[in-house]
Amino acid sequence: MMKIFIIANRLPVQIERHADGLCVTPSAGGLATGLGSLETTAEKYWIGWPGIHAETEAEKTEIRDALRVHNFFPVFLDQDEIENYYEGYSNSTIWPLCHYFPSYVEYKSAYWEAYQTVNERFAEAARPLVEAGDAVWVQDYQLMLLPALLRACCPGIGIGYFHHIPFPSYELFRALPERKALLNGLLGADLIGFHTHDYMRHFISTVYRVLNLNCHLDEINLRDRIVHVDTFPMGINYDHYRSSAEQPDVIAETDRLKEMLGQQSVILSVDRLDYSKGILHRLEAFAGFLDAHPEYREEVSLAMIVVPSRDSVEKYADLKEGIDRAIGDINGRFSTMSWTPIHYFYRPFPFTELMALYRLADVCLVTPLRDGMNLVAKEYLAAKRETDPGVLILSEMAGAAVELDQAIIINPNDLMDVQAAILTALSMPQTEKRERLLTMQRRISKHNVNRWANDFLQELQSITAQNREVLQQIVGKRLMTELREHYEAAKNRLLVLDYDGTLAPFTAKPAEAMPSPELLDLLKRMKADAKNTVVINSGRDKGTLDAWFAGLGLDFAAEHGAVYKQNNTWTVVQTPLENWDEEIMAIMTHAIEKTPGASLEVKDTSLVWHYRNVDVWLAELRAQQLINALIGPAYRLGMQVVPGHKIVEIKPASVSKGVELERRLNESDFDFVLAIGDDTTDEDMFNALPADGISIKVGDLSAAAKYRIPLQSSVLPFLDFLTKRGVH
Ligand code: GDG
Repeated sequence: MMKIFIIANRLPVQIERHADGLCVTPSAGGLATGLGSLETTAEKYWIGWPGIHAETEAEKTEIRDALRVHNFFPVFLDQDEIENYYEGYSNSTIWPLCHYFPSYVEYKSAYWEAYQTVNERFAEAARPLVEAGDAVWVQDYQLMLLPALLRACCPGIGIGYFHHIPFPSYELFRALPERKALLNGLLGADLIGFHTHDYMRHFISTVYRVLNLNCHLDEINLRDRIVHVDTFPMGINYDHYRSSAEQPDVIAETDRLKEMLGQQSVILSVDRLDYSKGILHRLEAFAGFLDAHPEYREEVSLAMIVVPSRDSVEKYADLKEGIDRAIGDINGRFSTMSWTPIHYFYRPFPFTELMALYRLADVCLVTPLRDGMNLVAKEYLAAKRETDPGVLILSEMAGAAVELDQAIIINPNDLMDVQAAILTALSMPQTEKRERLLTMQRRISKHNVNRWANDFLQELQSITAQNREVLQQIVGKRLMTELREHYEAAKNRLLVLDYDGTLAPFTAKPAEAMPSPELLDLLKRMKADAKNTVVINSGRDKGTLDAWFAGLGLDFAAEHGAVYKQNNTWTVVQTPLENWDEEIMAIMTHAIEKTPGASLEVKDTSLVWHYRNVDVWLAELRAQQLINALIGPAYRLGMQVVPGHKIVEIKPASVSKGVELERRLNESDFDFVLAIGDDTTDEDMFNALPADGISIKVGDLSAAAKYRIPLQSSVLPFLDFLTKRGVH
């Protein structure tokens, strides 16, 4: 049976030592609940740190055995690792960076070393447990290196990764010395998930810029596979929060609090202690509100729960002091004998009391400066009743703001905006409160945590299934068999092949562009079949093609068909241009000078502006500017401007790969014609094919091609399968 492994920094479990042994209590956190109701027959396992220190091997064995019955597997960390990997690199380097606090980021080599070691430890823990065909879902920023480590040590598994916190813009992420290693670590996954499109967009643009990889919408093209990226906004266990709010003990606690507070309105805030949560901003805004609206004094109070977290990290200890001081100042300033403006609790609340506060609160004030999602906002909405609706004030910097647009959305840095929102919330008519609440409840009841986990794992499974069968990825097995039958039955075949990006990977390094021994063998075999006419139709010049394929006796079309070779003889279609038009040369030269990294290639019949080494954003801009500037003069001279893969080329309009293919087709009565290519210029070939011709686009989809091969690395296996002699 297939197994699903969740690998997270922390196991969802509390372990306590009692006199008679260990007491293990699995905790029903969001993720654990979401997975509990997965629509799958797969067995589920967890791997993670058990949150308890083990001194001896005997203790470790005891913990291992106690966890085993719950399908939990521990990864033990010592105190030094907790300090450097968890409090250090995870919480003092990645966390502040991803939450836009670059000045809080600590760069220490000991942190990074521990982070690598611990990620490796997690991979080692998974290795003996995971088998080909299983799925592994890695959770969060503490384990960003793990996907690639797992890919290296556990072949044949599906790997997913979910990032629970924001992914920052490239300008921030680039500051990390270890940026490449972290991104390469994540790209070990088949599927990478984020809460929102913004985080996804930042991630893809960072991969594009830092690793210079080809990205297309939600896909990142590696040489031998595609990494998929998507958004999965995490939900809560809606039914649980809804029904808990109706439990007698919660109702009793709500009534008790109501009686104590009398007619006062309650604004609630609940967070872990963290500078990203905007706690100090919130306090300042609340004080400003009391200042500006004295009529609300003694009428409203703020119940503020701050759950201790990471307080051994210096910035957190400083924040705690700052909060204590601010609350002391505000209460000192505004309190009366019968009213305290802020009720402050620095401790975790039991679930029943938390639910009672959700039920009671008139307003929930959620003001993070940055927050991956923020589940408190959703929990509050789930606990509220139509008969006693509350108002949610929500920071636009929380991922939840994308979904909860019926909340009062504020910018937490704009204190006047927050104050105005408090006033609006406290004076909002019941009907409006109800409508807003019901709209948001409809959304979060549907997009709950089960759906989140299901959506992610289902997408992971379908991607893994596709990846397993290279040929199936191409055109589907049935079509592949049909193509093969068509090929075998044919007596006179024309096979026209583009070179760069099709027969060889598109590369910035000239040495890597040369044909591989496998390619040369394949071409030799294809050519040896007397029924085949094999043509390489390329933008490259004739000297290069002759040198690279010497002795194979292949036919070529070079420079997009300006010159072709047939029966070992080159024929010139377009005479080489002696001198390039001055205006065109000036435009090209100007574009080179303004674009660091760009270069000009002068061929016999065309000029090519290459930008594969140029910054992506600048390259897109300059390519467009260049095309615009060239179109007028090109038209005047009977030339054509062709944007290609990281190039802009200007060539005679009468010459194209399509015109060259038509010439070939007119020469003989072919009964099997195949053209394959990856670039814009190859579309001319696809359009020139007869109705029953087979056009295959490598890479992105093309409207002109019948089939698509997503990865260049699948092209040779495809041609091999198609043209091999013998039964398949
Ligand atoms: C990270 C991301 C993202 C809080 N106080 C008490 C208590 N809680 C529970 C809440 C809620 C959870 O803790 C907090 O979840 P958040 O989502 O608000 O924030 P983070 O812990 O920072 O979580 C965040 C999340 O991952 C999921 O992807 O949303 O953006 O930072 O469930 O109810 N529970 C109890 N007593 C408390 O005092 N019982």
